[in-house]
Amino acid sequence: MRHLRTVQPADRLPSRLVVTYNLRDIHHIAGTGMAKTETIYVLNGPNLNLLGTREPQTYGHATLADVEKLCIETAAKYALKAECRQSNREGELIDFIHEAHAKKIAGIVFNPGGYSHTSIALHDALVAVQIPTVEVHVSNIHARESFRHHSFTAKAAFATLAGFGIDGYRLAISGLAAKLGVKAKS
Ligand code: DHK
Repeated sequence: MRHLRTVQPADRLPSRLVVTYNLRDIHHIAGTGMAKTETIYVLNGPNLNLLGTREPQTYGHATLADVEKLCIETAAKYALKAECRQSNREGELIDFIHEAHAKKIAGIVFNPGGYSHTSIALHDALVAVQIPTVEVHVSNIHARESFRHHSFTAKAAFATLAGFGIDGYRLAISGLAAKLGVKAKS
């Protein structure tokens, strides 16, 4: 005969229950409306300061200021704050990535420009900080010269967008928000 035993509630419950929530969930559950605004970085590399005048047949007529305005407005729709930086220097872009880590930045939208195709150092910086990153190219690099077909930095990004013009930045922020579990404000 099998030995039967009455199971008391205490037997069914673990003696110590550990539940882990992240801060954003707690704010949502509590409905406090006090969720801290997360910041993302929008980083643009060499020559992107010339957007608007540089090869408009390839890069369009929008300026870097237009890109940054679009990013700030798109991020705001997700209650994210976009901080935009541009540099023509590889080392300074690496410093921005390190700074993003130090400041606990939630995500990065990155157009490394020509450094995409050459920079193992930028790739390594992205891998080192492990911040969710979307790589953006204004032009469709795969339909251009073969030296643009490979991106070192893209290997460290969770997604890449190329060929949408400056709308790629808007799409990248939407994708990044989804990755971060942030919904558009209603
Ligand atoms: C921008 C650059 O500056 C080029 O060097 C890349 C990229 C493409 C873009 O399409 O945004 O090859």
